[in-house]
Amino acid sequence: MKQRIIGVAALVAVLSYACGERQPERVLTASKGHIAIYDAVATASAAPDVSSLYFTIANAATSPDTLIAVSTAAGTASLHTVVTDSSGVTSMRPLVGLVIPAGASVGLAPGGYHVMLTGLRRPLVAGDSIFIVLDLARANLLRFRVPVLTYTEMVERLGTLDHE
Ligand SMILES: [Cu+2]
Repeated sequence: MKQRIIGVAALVAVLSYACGERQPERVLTASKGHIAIYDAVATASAAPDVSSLYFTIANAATSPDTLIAVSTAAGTASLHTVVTDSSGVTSMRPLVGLVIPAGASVGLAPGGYHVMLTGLRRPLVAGDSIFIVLDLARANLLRFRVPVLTYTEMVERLGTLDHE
């Protein structure tokens, strides 16, 4: 599976080069109408039934769209954000909806917005993949496969908001 992911990344890099774009590191995961999903990754479970997943949503439309919900047959998926209180303590909070402004991208990444996976039927193992469904106010449903990477592989791929 890892070889297949690298193969897809290489293909996207070649296609991007052919189109004259300068973002060979960004891997298109899925698209529908004005919405494109890049770099979707899930991390291997640290605890048996808990994990998280990340992606970047790009909105090419001239009006905003809103990610309302995420779901997967693998377990329970919840949109979260990370907040830091006045004493410097960080904690996760549920997000009611994530607005993707017109012509802009919003990234989910470690230390910021993320999809929390709980109640997993079985632990996520690097090399596996899971299907997830995004529900957007205007684009409606997007269903796509997300590869499971080790935490180290995921950080190499996305970076973290903590270190930027
Ligand atoms: Cu969370």
